[in-house]
Formats: sequence, C-alpha cells, structure tokens
Amino acid sequence: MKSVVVGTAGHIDHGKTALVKALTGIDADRLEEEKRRGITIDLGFAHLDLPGPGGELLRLGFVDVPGHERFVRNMLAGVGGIDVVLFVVAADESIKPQTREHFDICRLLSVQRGITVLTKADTVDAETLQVVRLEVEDFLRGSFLDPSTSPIVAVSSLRGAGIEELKQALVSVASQIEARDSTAIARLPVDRVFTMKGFGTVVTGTLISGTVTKDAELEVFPGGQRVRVRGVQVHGAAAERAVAGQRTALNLAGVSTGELTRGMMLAPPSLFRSAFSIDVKLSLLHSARPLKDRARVHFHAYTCESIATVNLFDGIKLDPGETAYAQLRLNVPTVLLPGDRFIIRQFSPVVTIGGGVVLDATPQAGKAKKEERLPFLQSMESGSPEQVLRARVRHRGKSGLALGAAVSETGWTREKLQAAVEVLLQNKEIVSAGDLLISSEDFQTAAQEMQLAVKTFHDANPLVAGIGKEQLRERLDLSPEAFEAVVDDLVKGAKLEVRADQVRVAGRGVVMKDEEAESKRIIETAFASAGLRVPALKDVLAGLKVDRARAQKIVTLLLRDKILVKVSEDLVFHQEALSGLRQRMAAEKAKSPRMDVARFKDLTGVTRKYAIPLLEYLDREHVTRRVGDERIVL
Ligand SMILES: Nc1nc2c(ncn2[C@@H]2O[C@H](COP(=O)(O)OP(=O)(O)O)[C@@H](O)[C@H]2O)c(=O)[nH]1
Ligand SMILES: [Mg+2]
Repeated sequence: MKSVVVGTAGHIDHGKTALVKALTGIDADRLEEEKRRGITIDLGFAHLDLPGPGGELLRLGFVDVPGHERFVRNMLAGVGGIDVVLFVVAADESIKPQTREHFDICRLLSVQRGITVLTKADTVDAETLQVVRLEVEDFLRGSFLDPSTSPIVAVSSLRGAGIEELKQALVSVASQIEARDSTAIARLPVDRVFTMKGFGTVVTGTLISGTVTKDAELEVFPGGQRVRVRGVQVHGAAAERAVAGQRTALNLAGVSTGELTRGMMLAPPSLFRSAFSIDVKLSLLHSARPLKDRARVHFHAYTCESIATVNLFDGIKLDPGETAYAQLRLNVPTVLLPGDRFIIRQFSPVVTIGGGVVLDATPQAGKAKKEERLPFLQSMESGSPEQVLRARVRHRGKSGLALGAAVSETGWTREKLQAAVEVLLQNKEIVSAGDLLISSEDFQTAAQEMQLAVKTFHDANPLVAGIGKEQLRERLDLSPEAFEAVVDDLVKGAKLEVRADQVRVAGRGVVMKDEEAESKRIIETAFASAGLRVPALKDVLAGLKVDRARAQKIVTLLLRDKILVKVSEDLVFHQEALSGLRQRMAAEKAKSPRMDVARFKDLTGVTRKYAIPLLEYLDREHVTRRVGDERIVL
C-alpha cells in the first residue's frame, strides 16, 4: 500500500474545495465560518483509497488549501508536505493572481508531480474551454507541469463530468511518485492542535518521513517537551502506525494543547536541535523586486513560519530571477534538514518573492568565512552521501564529527550514515576515533602538532620527564576522544610514550647535565644513608653545585618518581627508609599492636620532633590508627 499526499492549489473560488468533494465525498471546509461564508480559510482534509495499476491500494490524503490572498500563509502550512498538486484553474476565469502565486510556491517547493484541472467546465462553451486550455498550456510550458508530461483534465465538479478521468490520472501520477522514506527518521510538522473528548491532546500533520508507532516517545521542537503517542489515526481510522506520506493524527500524553501550536515539529527524542540560523540556496522570482543583503522577509517551511533576515554570502543584493547562497537568521528556531524546501515572502506588502533549499541547518558559529563556506555548501547541494559526509567531517576540523551530530545534521538513519562511513574509512579519507570521525588530513595535522608540542615541551623543560596529558590536550585544543586517538596512533607508531599520564618523545628520559646528575646522586645518597634521622632538605641543597631553582626541580623529580617521600612540610625521607620502617612496624605488631610515642622512639631511635610526623604519616598510610594517645598497629 502506497500513501501519497495530494494538495490543491489555485485562485479563490476556482472550485478547489468542490473538486475535493467531488473526488472524495468529503467537504474539507470544516470550520463554521468557512461553511457560512462559502470560502476556505484554513487547511481542510479528505482522503480516498483507489486501486493502483497493479491492483494494490493507493491511499490518497488530500490537503485542501485556501485560495484567498489573505490566507496564503495557511496555504503554505499545507503545501509543504504534499507529493502531488491538483493545480486548479477555473475555465470561466482562467489564470488569476493566486493561480500564479500558488504555482510559484509549488515550483519553489519542488513539488514532484501534478495534474492541472480546468474546473467549472460546465460554465463555458467548448470554444472558450479550448482557449483557456491553450492559455494554461502556455503558462505551464517548461515547468514541472509541462503539458507534454503532466495531464490537463477538464471537469465539472457539480455534474461529475471528467471526475473519473481525473481519478485515473491521479492513479497514474501517484503510482509514479517516489514514496517517501518510511525508514528515515520520523518528522511530523504539526498543522493542527485540538482536544478531543475522551482522548485529550491531538495533533495532526503530514508525516514527511519515517514511521510513528503507538507508544513511541517523541520530542516536540522547539519546546523540547517529551510526549508519548497514546494513539495513532491515519485517514480518520485508528492504526498501529503512521508511515511517511500519510495524513496523521496523534493522540499525545505528557503535553497540553496550550503547549503546542501549528509550526512545531515532532521527531524522536534527543536527535535534533532547533536552530536559529540556516544556510540555504535562495532563488528570487522574476516578479520580485531586488532583495537587499540583510533584508527582512517572512519565512515558511512546512507548517512553521518566522521572520528571517537574509544574509547574502556574496554581493549586496539578489536580482529578480537570480539564485545565491545565503544564511537566514530566524526569529523562531526550527528543526530543518538539508534538502528541506522553504518559501520567502516580502516583509510588506506580503507577497511571495522566492524560496529555495536548505543546505545546512546547523551552521557552526564562527565558521561564516566565505572562502570556507562556499565550497562546503556546494558539496551539500550536489554531493553524494559520501561527499556530503566527507565535507561535514572536514568542516569540523581536528575536533572531528560525532556520529550523533552527523545524524542530527543530515537526518540520515544510522544505516545510511554507516554505509557512507565505511566507504570513507576504506578510502582512508577519514579516521574513526571512538564516536568521532576525523578527516585523515586533520588527523595527520593534529599528530604533527602533537609531536611538535611534546618536543617543544622537552626543550623548555629538560628536567621534567614529559608533558601532562591534559596540559597537552588543552595546548592542542583537541576534544578528549580526538586527543586519545592521536596519542594512541603516535604511541603505536613508536613516536611517543605515555607514562603515568605524561606524554614524552619515545625513548626519551630526563636529560641531565653532568652537574645535575651529580647533584641528584648527592641528594639521593644523603637521604638514603640517613635512614630515619634525615638532614634538613635546605642544608642538603645548599651544598650542591647547581643553583636553587634547578636543585628544586631535581627534588621535584625525585618526589615524583617516589624515590623521596614528603612526610611533612619540612621532612623528606628516602623511600627505602620508610619501607624499612613499615616492615619493623609489622614485626612489632606480633609482639603487641599497641604503640605509644615512647615505644616508637625506642624502636626507631628518633627524637620527638621526627616521631610525631612519622606516626601521623603512618596513620595516613593506614599502617597505624590513632586511639587516644596511643596507636594500634594495623
Ligand atoms: N458550475 C460549477 N460550479 C462550481 C464548480 N466547482 C465549484 N463550483 C462553485 O464555485 C464556487 C467556489 O467553489 P469552491 O470549491 O469553494 O472554490 P475554492 O475557493 O477554490 O475552494 C462554489 O459556489 C461552487 O459551488 C463546477 O465544476 N461547476
Ligand atoms: Mg476552498
């Protein structure tokens, strides 16, 4: 079963609503006011199942739009998700202003296919009908509704003439339509919100991609609320799921109608971020006035609308009929994806002046430099999935692109993303680091920078074994995953070594000059031979040939390598003396676990000045535990 959404378009009073009724039996003018005034104000909906050419069922969902110029914004909210347009021209009036405007909108939104319907055929004679047909054919030539490829059907909705022919044309066009991807990530632009007795909050919309099942959890954008799908309806009947291309109603738990409005988007949770800036390719209609850089316009995409500022990448204005890359800054954040279409309307008076395609809906701040941006946008516009992914990875530089970010930037499923990743990995164009993808080029650059940084550090700090990992990472401005991947790579390549969270050039120890090495030996020996009756550190250092600063560095080195151990602010011991002490304590425990200061002094031969800090050290090391004035040897 294939689901296709059919939208009407055309000037007011040209018979759109009557046509939908003739096809489906449903009056899409559902509002009281619409029925009273006999005009369509907001979107109306209807549906029809028809047998397809191979006997399979075609489900046609209809979106009937208002033709009045005052309600074009409502028309725009409905036309965003349609696959096929019924382009309506009344035989007694021919082409009128909203005929043109709606046609421009369908063209700018890249509606795939359509059927031109000459309505009210019963109100004119055959000759007039022929004249109008020729006029309309002229108007359509060269467009997506070119008469050589798209049918033109004359009907009388009131009398039924031509309706069967139109249904056949619909079946034929609908079966040629490429079905929307039901395996892609679900997105439902909300077009109606209401409360239903006994159900609660209900939203409707045209499901533009993916599948929504009963009990699914969804996120509301841009609000961020989490909702649960309590029930699904498709074409007015309860269903287990709705798939792309279906008119869909969802009964939602976890949200009130007050929190929802037309223009919001429902999608699976935590995948997307709504953005205020989007990079686009923008076309201006021939009928428009030149559009100045920084001009304000009305922006429409699917059901959402916002004021937007147009920032042209190139030049100070866009001329009628021209196309250019631009960044749009929106007042209302939206979730859009590359490939989504939009319309812009003049700020005042409000008329449709252009539209285009979204190329990047997550432009990064500070990346607006034209030289970098333009080639990137060109890849976004016409690249294969691999080219798009490569450009996106390259764009992130040495920080890399996380897989999750790749999904939210492209809207691709994990499978589609993974396929492109495999190709790029095989071609060695990218490197994968945990959850990150980094271009091979940037990875190499980062590796070179890292080697240089470590070497520079060694040169500046000959007495330190290596640079701390975190310090190195910050110096290189790498994300933790990218940093680890680069370090691993250099360690594997025997370029770097990592010891105790320090990174150093492979094979490089601390480089000491002769007198430094001698000083180190002197310090070590002084403490090793002193046992527990250690000399004052400053006295040892005073006797060295090296200056104070360097002597201090040597001590730091000995402390770091745990050859010397600091027991209190001014007492330093050799580690051998301390491990000897631990052994003696263990032996004493066998005699009696109780140890007071006097017994400790007898045992070690040290004065009270040393005994107290040593005992406190043993407490800290959990060799002893203080109980009152005594210690228990543990
Ligand atoms: N004679 C005749 N009248 C029609 C036909 N289709 C629509 N109408 C009338 O034209 C008027 C406007 O039709 P409607 O469907 O509301 O136009 P919309 O504004 O395009 O939706 C109504 O009075 C309809 O009854 C038709 O095929 N023949
Ligand atoms: Mg109508």
